[in-house]
Amino acid sequence: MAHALDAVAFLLSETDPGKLGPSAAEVAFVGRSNSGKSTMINALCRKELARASSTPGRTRTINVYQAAPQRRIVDLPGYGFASGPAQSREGWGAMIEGYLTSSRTLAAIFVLVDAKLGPTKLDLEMLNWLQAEGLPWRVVATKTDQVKSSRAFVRRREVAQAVGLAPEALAWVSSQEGTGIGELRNEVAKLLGIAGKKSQTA
Ligand SMILES: Nc1nc2c(ncn2[C@@H]2O[C@H](COP(=O)(O)OP(=O)(O)OP(=O)(O)O)[C@@H](O)[C@H]2O)c(=O)[nH]1
Ligand SMILES: [Mg+2]
Repeated sequence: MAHALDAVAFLLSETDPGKLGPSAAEVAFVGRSNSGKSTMINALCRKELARASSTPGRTRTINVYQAAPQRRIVDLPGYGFASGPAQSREGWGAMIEGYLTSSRTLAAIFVLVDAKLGPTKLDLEMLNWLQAEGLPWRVVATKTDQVKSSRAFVRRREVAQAVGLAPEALAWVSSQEGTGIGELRNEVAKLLGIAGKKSQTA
């Protein structure tokens, strides 16, 4: 069945958050480099929109996808990517921070945390920062297919606890196997104000 997110298409890539143009509602994906942001956007939109790679540091710009006019899904570069010149690494941090604090229409910032590794120091710093800025964040455990199913219940509780949440407040997702993707699709469509609308292309 067609879903509002089936109509998502690439809109633009930018390094200057000031040049993104007007938006009515958007959701953004942040997290460690290699945590699976781009792959998750592809899974949610059911097509290969964002380039994913096993080499960390794949996404280097603010990549904007559009579900309907001014309804956006934003893929961001990851943090904690060790190689590359320090100057450009700092530049990415400033770009991400600049974007997150200047966007007035962010309905949610999905913070991706590797389910097997749990939150890193940088993930916790990001969450503290989002909290301090009063920005709307939501934690998504990713790559949950890498957690043995017999361990999933306990692991979800552990990861949730490590980020200060109740287990059911932590989204539990595998982009590879589709776990939790349907719920997240509906959540994103609702946040963008396009839930229930039929895809324009399907
Ligand atoms: N097992 C498993 N691997 C995944 C999953 N999602 C992503 N991956 C893999 O993780 C690697 C990184 O995925 P990306 O989507 O490029 O990660 P990213 O967060 O966009 O990375 P940057 O752009 O570098 O910040 C790729 O090799 C993906 O195939 C998942 O649900 N399960
Ligand atoms: Mg990426």
